[in-house]
Amino acid sequence: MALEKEFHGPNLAYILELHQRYLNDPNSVDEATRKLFREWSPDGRESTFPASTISTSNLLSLTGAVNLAWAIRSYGYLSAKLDPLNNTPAPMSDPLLTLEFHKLQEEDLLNLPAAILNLPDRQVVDENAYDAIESLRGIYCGTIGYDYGHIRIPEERNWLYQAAETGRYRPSQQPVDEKQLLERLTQIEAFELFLHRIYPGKTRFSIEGLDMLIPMLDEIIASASDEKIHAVLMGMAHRGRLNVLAHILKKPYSQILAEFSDPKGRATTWDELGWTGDVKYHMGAYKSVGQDKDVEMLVHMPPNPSHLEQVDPVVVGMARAANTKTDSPGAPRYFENESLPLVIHGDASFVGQGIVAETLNFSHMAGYATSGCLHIIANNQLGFTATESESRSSLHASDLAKGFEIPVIHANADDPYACMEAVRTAFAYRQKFRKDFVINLIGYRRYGHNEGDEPRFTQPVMYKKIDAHPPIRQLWAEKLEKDGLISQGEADDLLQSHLKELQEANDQLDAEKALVEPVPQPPPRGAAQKVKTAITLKRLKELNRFLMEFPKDFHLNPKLVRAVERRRTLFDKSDDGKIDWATAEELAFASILEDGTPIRLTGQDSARGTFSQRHAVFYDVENNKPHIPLQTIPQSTAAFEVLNSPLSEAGAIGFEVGFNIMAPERLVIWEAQYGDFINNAQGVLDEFLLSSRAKWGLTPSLVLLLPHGNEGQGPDHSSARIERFLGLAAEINVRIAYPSTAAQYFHLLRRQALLLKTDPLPLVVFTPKGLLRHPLTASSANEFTTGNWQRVIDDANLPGKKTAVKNLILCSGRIYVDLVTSPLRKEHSDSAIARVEQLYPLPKQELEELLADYPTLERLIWVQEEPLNMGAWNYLRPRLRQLMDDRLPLHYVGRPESSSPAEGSSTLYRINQQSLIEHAFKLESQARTSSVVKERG
Ligand SMILES: Cc1ncc(C[n+]2csc(CCOP(=O)(O)OP(=O)(O)O)c2C)c(N)n1
Repeated sequence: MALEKEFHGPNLAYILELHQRYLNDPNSVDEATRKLFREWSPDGRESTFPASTISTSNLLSLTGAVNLAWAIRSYGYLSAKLDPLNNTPAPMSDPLLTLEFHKLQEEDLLNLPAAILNLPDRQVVDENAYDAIESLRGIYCGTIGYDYGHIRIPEERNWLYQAAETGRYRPSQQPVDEKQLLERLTQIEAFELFLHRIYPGKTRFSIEGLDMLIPMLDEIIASASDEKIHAVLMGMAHRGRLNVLAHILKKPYSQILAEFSDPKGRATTWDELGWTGDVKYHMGAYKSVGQDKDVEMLVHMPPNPSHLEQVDPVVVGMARAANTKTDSPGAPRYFENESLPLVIHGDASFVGQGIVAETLNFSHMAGYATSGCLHIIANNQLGFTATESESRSSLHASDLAKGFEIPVIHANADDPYACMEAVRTAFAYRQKFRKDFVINLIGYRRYGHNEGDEPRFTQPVMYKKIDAHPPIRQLWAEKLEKDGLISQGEADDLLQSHLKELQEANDQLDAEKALVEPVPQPPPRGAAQKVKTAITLKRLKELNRFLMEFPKDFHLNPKLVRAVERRRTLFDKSDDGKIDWATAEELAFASILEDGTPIRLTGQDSARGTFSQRHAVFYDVENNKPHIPLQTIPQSTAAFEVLNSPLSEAGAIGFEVGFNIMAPERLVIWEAQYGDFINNAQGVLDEFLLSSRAKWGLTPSLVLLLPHGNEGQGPDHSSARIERFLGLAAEINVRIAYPSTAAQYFHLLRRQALLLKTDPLPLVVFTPKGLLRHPLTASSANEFTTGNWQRVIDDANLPGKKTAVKNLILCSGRIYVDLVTSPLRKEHSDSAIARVEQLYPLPKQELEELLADYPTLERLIWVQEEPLNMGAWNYLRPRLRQLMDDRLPLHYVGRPESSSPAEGSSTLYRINQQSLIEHAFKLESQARTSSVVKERG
């Protein structure tokens, strides 16, 4: 039989190499292996291997053994005993892990040396391959599963397998304090038992069944402190959160108990501040640890909405911000050991929520990577009432991570040793390779989805098992008792003493006093109006000059030469060359950097700009080398970064929100490719950007740049959903602007930067697309060197006199250009056009003053290009009526009600647009395709 046909498998190369080594120097292999090769080639001559004189059966058993070892290493986790309830497939269910599959008998293995299986440090201990295989089974098929086969980088893969096989992170080599662990497990269980007793059925999302999560977090935090990491940033699901708050973040029992009792005097400052607070299992916390060491470390758990996994990108963004320093010009400097992001996931949500994949995708990306995030899936094998097969297509909940080449360890939550090894390996890998790691902690859920929920309606068999399954504290106590480490009854006494501590805390509770809520402070009144945003002409010119200075050997794209030249000479012209939108933006950024405020701008294709308008990065046409002017201008005193983000909205905005929360002193801007795609991130906007002040006292100041405007590009390239932002605006939680000129945009950006410390608020800016280069959008230099952000802009070029105006047309943003350039404008000298540049907070005073300036007014007309049920109309209608005190009729001119934001046909678009312009000037027009609504009169 031809040997090559029989001699197959992934380890052929290894055997040949071993044999070659033996031939070169028999002493380079161990004695057992020498013996094996001697038998195959008694005279030691190379020609005898592989040759027909060698026993085929020897070779078959050898390759079989090597392949079996490889199978155990790669797939042993499939047979590991990972489920405390023993629901998952029985061990050895995969044929690849059996002797039969590899055509082996036990005897074959007994006759082979252990060394051929390449176990570290095992040659002496395991004399034969049978022992070695058994050792491998012990390692790979026990209560821990090493899922590393998908790692392509050999150095990392070898490190991971070595870590598993040397057992260097196993408690047998790095002991755990077993009695201390019992103490901890008792504390964890007592907390849940006590709450269950005094607040039966009240939702707390008990940790029971995954209790080991807390000692695992202890281990990670202690290791982080040893490594002098400054901050551990924790994203935490609802499950077990109260236990984590109590025992990891040291939130006093009295405070938690006070929240349970929910006293009447709970802060309800709704009227004044819009404070709603949140339920107890959403609240965040932070704690300083390690003061006794030379480095202080902060453990920070941001608040979390019900929306599962939304906190993931937020935490990773926080970590990125913590790892970057921006107090000097150029690019931000990265420090890899500043923070450790740590995210605890649910098993159903890890797979089901797309934002998890979006977050994992950041893990190796420039500008987003964090030196490795540790992920623990708190896997209770259920998602509310859904079983695993109803929740995912993959075998393990963690399988998603494999696509991102993230190593995975599965650990049985009932085995503290497995859990400890898992976190130690994860942390060590993260520190060495600065990459993510996933632990799939498999346990169960003691109660229903919440404590008032009956799980036996849907999982009767599983819950029979759970009802009979002892808690881990008890299992561990029994082990310690058996090992003689504690005496009989000691564990029970410990439990009683912890329950007593809780009882005492409850007996002494003054719920109203104990309750501490982070009621947010209102910003100082009028701060936004007081900032001065104009800059001198000299400064403007200097900034522009340096922005257009390229390195001497830089080869600019020929298509950009003219534009750059125009920019370079912008201020030289006697006729006051107009400054367009993108230039205004760059000058604003440059001046903000000069003022010392760092900037981070991200978004899909934001470096160039979707509309080829920005060119924040120029690429040398000869060598692709980037040149980023805002990183090189000598005036700058702070860092600038601009990044093309991955193609994500929810994850990308979540990341920037986290970044902004962690670094509120920096101007953080996210730009949509088109504003329409913002609705992919609606959950993140609702939860983190717009309501986080009212719920949690956070004060984000993220800027969103959302290209908006109906230009006939169809339903999905026309609207950034003004109506949604306005619908969520309340109690001064955001600023919403639709600037119509470059200078206005300049002042708006500068104002935001100047307010970061005194009056931080998110800023939503609807930005132009087709009008980016329009002459009416461009501004003259004096608009930058004088004035401020104007919340309302009056009609400066009326065809007639103000006193002759009967119709005041109010509008916002893009439609202004169509109105003011319409031939009807000249024909209607009794119509004036004013712009509402800031939609929220609504500039009431300016609007009142505006109306007062038109004494002969007969009607107010709101004109928008969005459909009636969209845009600003529904928000403005009651407010405008109130403003006018119902003195004048209020008219709406715009597209009729529609479920879709815009027409698919560009011809229809033109007809409709024309028709609404006509209506704006002639309400009585017979044009059919726009809506005119008369409110009163
Ligand atoms: C985005 C989102 N969808 C639905 C829910 C409702 N919900 C709350 S918990 C839960 C099950 C989550 O299962 P899993 O992720 O496994 O975590 P577990 O509750 O089992 O710890 C569901 C569906 C939610 N909170 N968030």
